[in-house]
Amino acid sequence: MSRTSEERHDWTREEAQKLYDQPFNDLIFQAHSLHRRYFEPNKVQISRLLSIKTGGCPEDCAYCSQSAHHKTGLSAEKLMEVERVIEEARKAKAAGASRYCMGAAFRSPKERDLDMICAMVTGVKALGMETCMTLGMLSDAHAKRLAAVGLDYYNHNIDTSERYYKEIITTRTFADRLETLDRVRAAGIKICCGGILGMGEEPEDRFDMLVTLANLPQPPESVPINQLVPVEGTPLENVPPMDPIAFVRTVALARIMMPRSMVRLSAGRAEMSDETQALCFFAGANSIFMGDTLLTTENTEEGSDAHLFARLGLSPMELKPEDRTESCAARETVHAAAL
Ligand code: SAM
Ligand code: DTB
Ligand code: SF4
Repeated sequence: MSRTSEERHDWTREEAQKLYDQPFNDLIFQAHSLHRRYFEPNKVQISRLLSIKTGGCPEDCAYCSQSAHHKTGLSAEKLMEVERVIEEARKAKAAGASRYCMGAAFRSPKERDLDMICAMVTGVKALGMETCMTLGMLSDAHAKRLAAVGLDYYNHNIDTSERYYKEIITTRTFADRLETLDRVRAAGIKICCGGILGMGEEPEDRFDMLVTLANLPQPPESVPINQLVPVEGTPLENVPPMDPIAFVRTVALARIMMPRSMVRLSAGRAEMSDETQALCFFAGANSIFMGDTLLTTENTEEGSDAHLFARLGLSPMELKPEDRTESCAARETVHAAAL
């Protein structure tokens, strides 16, 4: 599909702020209209997460239960056996997930881990699922090896603005994150990159984070928007919950600034009302993590997503985004004529 005038890579913070500060109805109408142009509005892509290596991470991310710098009561585990990962993926597929995301509490993977990780990708792909890995920083060689076994997505979040990043993580830089993203892109793997809202950042930090993402030479195919899950024992355990309306506004802004990306409502859904989630879907979120756990924290309760989908008339997206845009655009024209 050819690029359209909505897809820009020269956003400024001022423009982002102007969009964000519109009356709520104007903002979400604009976001929803764009959403309909690029996606089927009642389809939501479903991913499932598994922590393939939990705890003992040398990084000091202030939000994270798995950092060895914080006392969260989580013990360090070894990399999970390949067969067990594939078995869990099989269950996720049976439960409706189309993408399987595997996360490791690594600063970066060790050479000795790569054989097992590649075997996990191969095994999960053989089930007919898309694969996503999040393993920390990657070397060129590791990115190429993951690409060679057909890894579909690599998740590596910038988490917040460059300014606020230093308050949250000191053991690696914002520039380190961008370098890994470049390596992943150069290796031909699709990018999943977003951040966390509600860590005590200013609205400007949210705008700057989205400006960085939207202005990448090629914006991420997937943009996870996490709401902080405050974990006891981390420096952010007592950060007050953010305003749900500000959260929805930020989702709408992500949709407007990255109209062709999947926007994933990620961590924090368990703490969100159904009404907030419904507004997020209206504002352009079109992907979620299903299941009762994320990596180490709780996700939504068993059955509650099915109930929410039924109440909202949503159904799981089965086709990959690149397969559906043209037919979606055609269907949209018909729909618009009917309004
Ligand atoms: N170690 C790898 C890394 O940091 O890239 C992969 C795993 S890490 C847990 C993946 C992402 O989960 C983080 O970048 C962060 O955005 C998100 N995350 C972790 N803990 C969170 C929390 N308590 N609340 C919300 N999001 C969180
Ligand atoms: C992302 O942005 N969110 C997911 C995924 N990428 C790897 C992780 C959420 C983790 C929430 C905290 C936990 O369960 O440990
Ligand atoms: Fe380690 Fe990732 Fe947690 Fe940071 S977010 S402490 S890198 S597992």
